[in-house]
Amino acid sequence: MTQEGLEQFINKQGWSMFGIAKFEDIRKNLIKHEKIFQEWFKKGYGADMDYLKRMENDRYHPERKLADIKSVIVLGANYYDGGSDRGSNRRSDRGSNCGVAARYSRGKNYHKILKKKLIELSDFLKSENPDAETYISTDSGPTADRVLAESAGLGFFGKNTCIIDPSRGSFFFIASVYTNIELPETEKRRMPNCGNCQKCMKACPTGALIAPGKLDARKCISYLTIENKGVIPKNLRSKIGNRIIGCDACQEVCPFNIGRAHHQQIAIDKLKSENGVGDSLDLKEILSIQSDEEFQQKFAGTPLMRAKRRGLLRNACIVAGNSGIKELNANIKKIIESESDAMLKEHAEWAFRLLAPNKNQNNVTRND
Ligand code: B12
Ligand code: SF4
Ligand code: SF4
Repeated sequence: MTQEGLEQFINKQGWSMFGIAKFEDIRKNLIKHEKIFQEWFKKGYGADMDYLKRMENDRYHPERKLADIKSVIVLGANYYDGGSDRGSNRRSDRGSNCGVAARYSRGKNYHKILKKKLIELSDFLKSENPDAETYISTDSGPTADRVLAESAGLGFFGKNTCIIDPSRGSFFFIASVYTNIELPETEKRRMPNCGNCQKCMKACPTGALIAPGKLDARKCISYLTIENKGVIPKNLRSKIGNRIIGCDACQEVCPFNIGRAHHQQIAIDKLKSENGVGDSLDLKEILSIQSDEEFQQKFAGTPLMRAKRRGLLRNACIVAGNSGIKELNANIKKIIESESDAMLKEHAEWAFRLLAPNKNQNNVTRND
């Protein structure tokens, strides 16, 4: 197989970038990061994402998944679709009756889309070399995606913990293919670093970036609104602002994104927001979803499925409470009256108190 042939195939699939590295080099980086991960998780920064711990061995020792790995292809798929940066917790942005969806969630379910492409790429490798064996993974699979991307030269670790391509920014998904065949390494660019910049750390609404390159998931809006299945701590609710799923604050302020991400295009159609849920969700519509079936009908095949009805309605209650739009209280009231789920009910009651007409007389604050 020629490098040109492989490159053509990858480009035709719509990936925005790729790199190929020798597994020996990647292994060294994985071992370094395994220690950082262990320390991070031990300190509780991984919240209740126990699956990360369960996958630890496979993530940092991929030879458990495929013996005799020689090369790793790491791919990036841009998901920045232009549009405005709408997530906010400023008072002036209150009043909108929509919740903002983080950019990664605006198109169709990237897991499925990227996995299909990885299978095709894997089949291509096998058709070119009958001895080829592969192991593919993205996001939810047992791979340390950012470490692989750094090792293969896709970008550098920013203080916001994202992998940043110096000329394209950080709004891209990462996926990879391990293979037992030796592929020609791609050239590595000289990578910059963040230097003295700390914009992401200052912009994080909840202070989740506790040190450069260190994120405490227990405070991160992305964790709280997607992965967390339970109560969102009251002291963080107002900081969520209008973000109904995920958060982009630490990427939107990044100088490597400003003016650069805007020039990027989504080559994989299904990742475009016009083919998914788009950049914002109508709060009344979300608050009125009465059953899991209805939720499924609306959002099957989108990244919102991860939060489930329960999680999305919980988030919608918080955004509604933060919005100050009193007319949403009719929808909130219905949840309080009809919902049997205690967690959801509590969030609705919180929003109801905030939106109540006599709120000021009762001195209700967002931390109550
Ligand atoms: C768990 C997880 C989360 C958790 C925890 C995030 C985190 N930072 O760990 C939560 C739910 C919060 C989350 C949020 C998001 N996620 Co996420 N997530 C993952 C997952 C499954 C594992 C990440 C992980 O290993 N964390 C463990 C910790 C220890 O690693 P780390 O935070 O990256 O820390 C490293 C660096 O900080 C570096 N480091 C250490 N010391 C220092 C010091 C300095 C100075 C620097 C600069 C760096 C540095 O080493 C650390 C260890 O490797 C990966 C997919 C995968 N299979 O790998 C996706 C992944 C990281 N997520 C992704 C995305 C898109 C997001 C969101 C943007 C979604 C959103 N808009 O809401 C946010 C971004 C928030 C953020 N700033 O990270 C992409 C990132 C793509 C990219 N270009 O970087 C990934 C790779 C999924 C994918 N395959 O595309 N995510
Ligand atoms: S995703 Fe949002 S809450 Fe999480 S670290 Fe970045 S800015 Fe902070
Ligand atoms: S905002 Fe600044 S510090 Fe944060 S990741 Fe971007 S360049 Fe690095």
